Amino acid sequence: MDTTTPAARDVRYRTCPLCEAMCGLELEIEGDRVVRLRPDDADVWSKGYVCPKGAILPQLHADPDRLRAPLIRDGEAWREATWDEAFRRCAELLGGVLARHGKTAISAYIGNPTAHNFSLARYVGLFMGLSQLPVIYSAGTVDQWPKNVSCMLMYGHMWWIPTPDVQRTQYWMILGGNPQASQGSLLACPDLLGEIDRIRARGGKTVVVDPRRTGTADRADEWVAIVPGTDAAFLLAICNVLFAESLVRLGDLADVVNGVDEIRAAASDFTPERVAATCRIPADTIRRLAREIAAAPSAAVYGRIGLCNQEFGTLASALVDVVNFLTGNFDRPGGLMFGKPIAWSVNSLPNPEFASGLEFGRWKTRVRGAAEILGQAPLSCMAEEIATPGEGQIKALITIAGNPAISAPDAGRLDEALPQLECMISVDNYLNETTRHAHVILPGLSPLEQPHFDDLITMWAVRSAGNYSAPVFPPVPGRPAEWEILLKLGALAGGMTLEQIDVGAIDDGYFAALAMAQGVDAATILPLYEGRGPERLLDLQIRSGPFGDRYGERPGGLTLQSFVDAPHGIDMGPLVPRLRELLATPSGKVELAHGHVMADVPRLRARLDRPVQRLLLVSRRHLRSNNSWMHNLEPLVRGRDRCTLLVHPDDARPRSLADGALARVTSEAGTILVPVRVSDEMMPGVVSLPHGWGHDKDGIRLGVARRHAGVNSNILSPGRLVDPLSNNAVVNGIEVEVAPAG
Ligand SMILES: Nc1nc2c(c(=O)[nH]1)N[C@H]1C(S)=C(S)[C@@H](COP(=O)(O)OP(=O)(O)OC[C@H]3O[C@@H](n4cnc5c(=O)[nH]c(N)nc54)[C@H](O)[C@@H]3O)O[C@H]1N2
Ligand SMILES: Nc1nc2c(c(=O)[nH]1)N[C@H]1C(S)=C(S)[C@@H](COP(=O)(O)OP(=O)(O)OC[C@H]3O[C@@H](n4cnc5c(=O)[nH]c(N)nc54)[C@H](O)[C@@H]3O)O[C@H]1N2
Ligand code: SF4
Ligand SMILES: [Mo]
Repeated sequence: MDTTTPAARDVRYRTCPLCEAMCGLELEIEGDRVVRLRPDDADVWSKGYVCPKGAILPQLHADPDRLRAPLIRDGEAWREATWDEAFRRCAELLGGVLARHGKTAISAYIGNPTAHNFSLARYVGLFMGLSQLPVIYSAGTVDQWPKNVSCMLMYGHMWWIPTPDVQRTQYWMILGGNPQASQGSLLACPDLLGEIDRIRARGGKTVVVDPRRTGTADRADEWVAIVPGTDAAFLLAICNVLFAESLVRLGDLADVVNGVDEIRAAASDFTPERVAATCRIPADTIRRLAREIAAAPSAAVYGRIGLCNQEFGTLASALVDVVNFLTGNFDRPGGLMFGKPIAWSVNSLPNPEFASGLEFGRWKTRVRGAAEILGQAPLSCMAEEIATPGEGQIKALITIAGNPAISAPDAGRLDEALPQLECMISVDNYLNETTRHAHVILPGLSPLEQPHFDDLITMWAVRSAGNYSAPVFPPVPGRPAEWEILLKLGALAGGMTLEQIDVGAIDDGYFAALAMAQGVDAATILPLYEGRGPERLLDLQIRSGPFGDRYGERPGGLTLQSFVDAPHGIDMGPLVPRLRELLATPSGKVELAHGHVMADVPRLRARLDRPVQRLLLVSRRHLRSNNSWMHNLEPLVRGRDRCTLLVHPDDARPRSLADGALARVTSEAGTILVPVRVSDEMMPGVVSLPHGWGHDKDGIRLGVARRHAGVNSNILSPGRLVDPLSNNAVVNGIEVEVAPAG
């Protein structure tokens, strides 16, 4: 007979932090174990929707390979260290580089999970402020930088990115996005495939424009195959038809829009007939789609990563919004709308770029001379800046939740460059392809050990909703949260000594500065708080946000406590028109045709006549992957090999590529071997590889991922290829040769 008293069972609610769907989970815990996990049907936002990754949080928490203590390199070996020791080692390494080479020798790389992490997202700004690093890199320039640039120029803020109001639209056009896998990006809405069904049920339509017939395309009403990198030409042809057939309707935004005539002029020679062969979309189809968008009671044209990580990223990203304006679908229900987050986020902070008027190229990268854009250098420059000797060479690199050895273009070159660093410090939870090169690894807490509340993602959420999650498990005592790690690293890189760093005083100063930026008097509110860190900031974000109580000025307004009291979240309703309230361009108008963007039209025109000689490679995602870092969880990698090259039968046959056989794929950047999957889901002439694989490296501590290694598609991405308007990497539409291996 069992006489032990069972540990009390407890139910916790928690938002999955892994992607923009923000699903609510219900966890039953017993002691330090999750005994049951279910979707939270009562969650006001996700209403019971989850994907297989959310269900894996307990395994992620329990993953024996997840780091729980700092690691310090001892020659070729690693040893676990105390936090004290680890910070002392960081101080020594950073101090040494500062003394020998000065500030310009230190740089940082900020990776994607930063945006999904409660501490990191709120404190990465403090890290940059304290360190004052002259050049930083991020996953942003292999992601949404083109959209940041186009929104900066059109609306006056790089983070005012409009999102399709899919829950109310009658016509959704998706270009270069696959919510079936990604669950939405720069678009937060749970169950997007369900939304496609609901659009159809209310008499509407969804069209997917993509070189691959994706899971989203399968669920949609129409798939339009397009040659990678030609979306800007397609969108200009749509504009051409709108003007030619007098379908342009600016509606009540006519008085705030500049540049309609410039768009008309630019589009004048991009007739459907002129672009048809380049895009490989019949002219009739383009004409019909333009008419459909114009005729729909409401329409939302939306572009995502396939439109950004490509040759004409900025032009295509801008034209997406232009089509919405021209058809009267901007800033109205069912069209493209701006989010209204309950907890204000970076789009409520001033744009530093506008302090002295917008300027790009305030500095140039040392080796290649690439112009700074929105404060960043292209990620594809990082390898050469580390490897090329001379004044300003990167000698110290701090990576924050990033795996650039896999995710950066020309990854092979970066992997060779990283060991040359005199100091590499990684804030990361795994010893992986990137962090294996570090001297110190500082792990953060598991998602179940920290609070959560999304702010960044709600900038493009389809409703004003929010949900606070308390930590499910208490962190091991003595372990710092990541905000404290960032604070210390930022201060060290900024030249302070460990003894000089007063965490409390610095955090108070940061809080006060952010309060002031929201028009709240910090001196009055600071005494209200006992604790420090991101939860105090979150309370400020909510209370000084659009629905907040403004510290008593608006009785009944929201505070963090309101969310503590509402474990299933709070929903403040659907989106509302906001364009006029937030427009921040120098002209006070929307710049549909900013000179920086329109200067690219001649390059696009030249593309129309450029023949494509080889196969074009594009990337893809899978529902059970998360970029490069979740392949260490068995349930997510089970089943047939997903790291395969998709090839259309018409391309496979003449090359003697058999389904399942190994192919050799070669680009100007490198060569990889990968199994082929022959499938008519590709349009002929285009092949597809997932990114985020290649876990067969020496020295990594990823037991499961190593057994499902796959290959790194970014070995093939030439670092020299960028969208010149944004510096964003071109990893889609790159020319490759494919042949049987052996
Ligand atoms: N060819 C090709 N390349 C691409 C893309 C593509 O479509 N095709 N997509 C690009 C895009 S959109 C992106 S965003 C980038 C992603 O590029 P990265 O951000 O560089 O890569 P991730 O794979 O997201 O790696 C995340 C890292 O963070 C760590 N991590 C996870 N959670 C946490 C946490 O809570 N705290 C800390 N400290 N660390 C954590 C993981 O261990 C891992 O090392 O890749 C880009 N690269
Ligand atoms: N499960 C899962 N979810 C994720 C991620 C993940 O790795 N796994 N990553 C997250 C991140 S960091 C991001 S940024 C988002 C990205 O979210 P999405 O933008 O939805 O990304 P993908 O699923 O890669 O879909 C991109 C599509 O663009 C197509 N494409 C490629 N080139 C072109 C082109 O030139 N033109 C057009 N029209 N289409 C093109 C590809 O075939 C692909 O179907 O997903 C996020 N969510
Ligand atoms: S879709 Fe999946 S990964 Fe994204 S938030 Fe929901 S459960 Fe998490
Ligand atoms: Mo991304």
